[in-house]
Amino acid sequence: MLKRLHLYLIKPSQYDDDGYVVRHWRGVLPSNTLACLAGLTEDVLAQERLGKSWRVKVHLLDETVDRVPVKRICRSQRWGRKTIVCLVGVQTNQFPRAADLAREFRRAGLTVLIGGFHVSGYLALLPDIPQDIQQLMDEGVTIVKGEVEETWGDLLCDAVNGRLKPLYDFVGNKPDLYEKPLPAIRRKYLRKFVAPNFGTLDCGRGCPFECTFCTIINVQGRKMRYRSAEHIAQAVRRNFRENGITFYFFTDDNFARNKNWEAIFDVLIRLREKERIPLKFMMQVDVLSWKIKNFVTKARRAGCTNAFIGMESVDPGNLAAAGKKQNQVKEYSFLIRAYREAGISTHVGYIIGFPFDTAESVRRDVSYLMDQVRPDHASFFMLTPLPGSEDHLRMSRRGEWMHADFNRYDSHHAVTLHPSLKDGAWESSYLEAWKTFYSFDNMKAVLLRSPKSCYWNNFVRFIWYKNSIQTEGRHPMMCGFFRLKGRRNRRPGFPILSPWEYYRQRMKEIRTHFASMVRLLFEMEEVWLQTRRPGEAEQRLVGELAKIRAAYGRLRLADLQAAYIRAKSHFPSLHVPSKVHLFWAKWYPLLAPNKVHTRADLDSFWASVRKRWMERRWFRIPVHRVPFYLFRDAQLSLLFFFHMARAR
Ligand code: B12
Ligand code: SF4
Repeated sequence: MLKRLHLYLIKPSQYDDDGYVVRHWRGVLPSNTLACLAGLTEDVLAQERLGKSWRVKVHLLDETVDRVPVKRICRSQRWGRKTIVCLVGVQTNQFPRAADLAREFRRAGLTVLIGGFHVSGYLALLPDIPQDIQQLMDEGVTIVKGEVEETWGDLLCDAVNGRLKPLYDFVGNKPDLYEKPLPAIRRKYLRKFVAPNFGTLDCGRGCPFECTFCTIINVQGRKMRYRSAEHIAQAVRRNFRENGITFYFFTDDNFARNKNWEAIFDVLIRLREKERIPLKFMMQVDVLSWKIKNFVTKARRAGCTNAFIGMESVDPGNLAAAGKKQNQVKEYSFLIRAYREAGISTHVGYIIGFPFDTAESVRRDVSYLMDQVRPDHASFFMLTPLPGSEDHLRMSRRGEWMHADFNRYDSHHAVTLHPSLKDGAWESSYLEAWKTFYSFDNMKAVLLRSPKSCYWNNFVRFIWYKNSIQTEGRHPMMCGFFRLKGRRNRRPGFPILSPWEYYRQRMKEIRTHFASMVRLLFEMEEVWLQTRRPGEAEQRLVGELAKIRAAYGRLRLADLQAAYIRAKSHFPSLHVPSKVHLFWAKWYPLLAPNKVHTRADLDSFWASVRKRWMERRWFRIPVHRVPFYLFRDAQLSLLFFFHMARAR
């Protein structure tokens, strides 16, 4: 008789500071690890590695966007049915949540495995098995250390036959990726993300460098391994036809050191130029990548729109302390320029909390980054000794204090003591860096210098980043849109609130949330108004008018009209702008969309209404003008959304 196997691949989330599981209505970045294991599982099942007696149902759950139905999963194993739960891609900040889930599943008698960077890194460098991992193993959870491209079939066989060992160690035995199954992207999963045409793919793994804060080199190694270019092309073709995927995040930590980069770019160019697949992608590279012959130009032709660059600091002392010898600060601006000239947006990773950082130096360095290096985007991180990194190993050996709660190891919390940034100065410098970089003035400067092809790409990313930091209070890479919370989905040790208290708090949060989103949209609308591209003729005319005004001290509308009338004798079709024209253009954006350059008058009207309302001078509110301003505001917002939607 056929036995039923439920295989749950679950990517756990993290607890927030109030102990609620972090989940969003829509995510931004899908999990590549989940897709990798889905791809490997499909392959194992296609090869019938589990034999013919099992009917397997694979469930993919990403807790950052899905509610994990723990009770239902616990009940799913009964006579004739087996349930295996794999907690996948568990990072350090997700380990406490993963451990809680694992315990709950184990109590129901399910088979549970945990893998990912936390357990792999933790066990890779430390000589002994840490107590928390040992405890899980004692409770019957299987820990998998390292990559499983060559061993997933055997592991699943052991799991279905009840032969699992407490620990599997594959770190010393890194799989060759060349023709291994690729991540399987599922449309149903991607629908939970803002851009359902966005997929992930790792074209290679490993990195030759030796940064002391990095875990990758100690888990995936310093020797580069890569996938076959033709395999990648097949996957891209299939994903385009079956799932409509046209944008990829190539998750390689350092695509520039993937020895197969040129062959991969060549097939992508072929797909774009010959097979007309409208493919685009973003990739992660090092600061030396721009020097590799043809790398940047081929990347652009292959469809690269964003390069994430591990810059980490603009202070040479900090870089030396982090073992980041390859980063030469004086070359940063050339690097950014090379990508910008190719039409690729640059996004730098920047760490705060290196040994030489002080509140003052961070402020100075961030200004240097914005004004001299001038990347389009920056992601700030607080230096974190992740288990599996050289930093963590050194600190453990020296017995230095590190926060005991791994939930905080998300590079958004301070988990060690800093020599200079004390008493909250570290957190405030970190938050200030975000605020400064994503200030109105810097966003405006970035958009004004962005090539036309990068404008909307940069703009939409600003919305994502500002929304995460300002509205959601989370790191953008761990954030989605609109936070969801389950009342009972709370970390052990935190109280479960009464429904009344819980919903009262939630309503307050949701109100604040929406108010912040509306503020953000108005700010971005103004950024757009001030940065959208005027036509060349308009730019020239504005320049000339400015010069004339400077030379003669004034410029009247009557002068302009007279000049127009004279010009009309040469060009009879020229329209002479009247005061009425200008009035319409300024007040009715939909009638003259290019003539509105700021929402300053709208904002000052609403500010005066608000002020009078707060001061209870209600009779001073110009009620008759309110509908008119509301109408104008709605018109402008409509226009803004229309342009954004058209650009996407
Ligand atoms: C792409 C990526 C992201 C993406 C997407 C996340 C994703 N998981 O796809 C984004 C940008 C969102 C991201 C964000 C973050 N990331 Co990240 N990310 C990566 C990156 C570069 C690639 C991930 C990947 O696809 N790897 C390929 C897969 C196949 O490898 P894998 O996850 O190890 O899985 C293999 C094995 O571990 C094993 N395995 C995994 N799970 C399981 C489970 C079972 C049961 C079994 C048997 C086997 C198994 O099988 C897999 C196939 O071989 C990695 C570095 C890296 N090279 O992996 C960092 C990395 C995972 N990220 C890291 C960090 C710190 C973060 C952030 C906290 C940073 C931040 N502050 O924002 C956030 C956390 C976001 C979140 N909620 O997960 C760290 C994690 C280190 C740690 N110990 O915690 C890494 C290792 C990079 C680093 N700095 O050292 N990340
Ligand atoms: S360059 Fe990036 S991936 Fe490579 S070792 Fe340094 S931090 Fe790790």
